[in-house]
Amino acid sequence: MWALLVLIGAASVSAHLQDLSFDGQKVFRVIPQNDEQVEILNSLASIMQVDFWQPDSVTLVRPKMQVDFRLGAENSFEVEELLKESGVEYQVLIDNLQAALDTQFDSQARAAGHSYEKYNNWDTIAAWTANIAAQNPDLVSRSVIGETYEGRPMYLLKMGKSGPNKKAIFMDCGFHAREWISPAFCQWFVKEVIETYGKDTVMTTLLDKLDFYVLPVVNIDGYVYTWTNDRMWRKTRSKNANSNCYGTDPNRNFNAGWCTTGASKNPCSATYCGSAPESEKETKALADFIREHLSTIKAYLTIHSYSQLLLFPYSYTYTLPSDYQELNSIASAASKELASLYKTKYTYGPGAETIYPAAGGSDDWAYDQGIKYSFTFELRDTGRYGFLLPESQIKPTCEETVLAVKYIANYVLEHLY
Ligand code: 0X9
Ligand code: ZN
Ligand code: ZN
Repeated sequence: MWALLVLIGAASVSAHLQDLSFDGQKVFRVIPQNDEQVEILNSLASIMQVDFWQPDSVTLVRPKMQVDFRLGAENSFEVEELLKESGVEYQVLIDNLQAALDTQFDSQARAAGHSYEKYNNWDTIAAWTANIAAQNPDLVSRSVIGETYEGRPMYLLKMGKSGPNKKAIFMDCGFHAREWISPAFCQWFVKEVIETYGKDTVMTTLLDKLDFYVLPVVNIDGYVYTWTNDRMWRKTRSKNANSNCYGTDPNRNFNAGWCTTGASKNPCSATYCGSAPESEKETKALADFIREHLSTIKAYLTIHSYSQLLLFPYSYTYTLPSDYQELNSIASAASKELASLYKTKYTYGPGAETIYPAAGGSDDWAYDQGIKYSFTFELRDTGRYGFLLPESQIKPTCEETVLAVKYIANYVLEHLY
């Protein structure tokens, strides 16, 4: 199988040149059984460069938790030996990251420009937002809610039939740069709306009665950086004072228990919470927009990957939200809808207990602003490809996720007043 993947990948390597090569890098999965084994991971992280994929930082690792991490080629062999010797059970999820990097572009769709079944770079997505609005003037409009650190306009699409006093659902994608399936989903969702409005009765009612705000990429600078320099980049690209490290984790940068748990004050960390809440231009623009539209926005959906989870507040505390029962039953029903297409299994629950406590997230912040229906999706897969989900999975992933989003939207519509 791998030989085959490598062959397919080889053909497309040159088209996706990056500064970094991931040749020989590996992604490991371990489930530490006790504190001692957690300690082994801690010490590894302290002596070498370890990129934690899930959870996002070694500080979040607890016994019995599934931990996926990426290692450089120079350390992989040694670490594997160490894991063996110390009796830590492990699995090699990806044994040559460069090969997996190349197989992510396995789509059969060979369009030169924009394609819903391919990963599109930022310029292509930006041009697409203009075109989609121009071609569907009675259903879609485009605005700019701010600009990124590097000066890129943050485009927002508003979809819906015009009408008085409409409530809205806000959805964003691309918080974390390397989670490429996320922006792909936002684009797919917009296409789905346009193609099925006037044909599908549920979608037609939704658009007649509600507006959808779709922000296709939040962390645009980071997304661009994953195309040009480092496919595994997560954070924004802002310059940090008194540090040579760049970027803040946008999903640790909101004013919701900011930096109290599951986040780092170290600018070099992948989960750096920033110098203050909303220190990033991108999170500030998003938060400002939501604050300005609080009277209309009834649901907040934010799309990440990977792990196949449907999360709701809280993540900054183990305390359950007052709407726990309702949110849990919505998550349960939405997961069931999602699974109805390809049997993809989702786990759902409050963030803190379902994955890990992590403060400063947009879902908790939106909920505390009074937006009751606040959910984080973690799309496919569960780790076989992780962030490098092959393009051939864009269509099925998006199709099944549309079902869950439609379910939630319809629920919100039926419980408006
Ligand atoms: O850690 C995150 O920000 C999200 N997981 S990811 O692997 N995509 O980075 C989960 C977010 C859950 N919600 C909060 N922590 N508020
Ligand atoms: Zn993660
Ligand atoms: Zn994410």
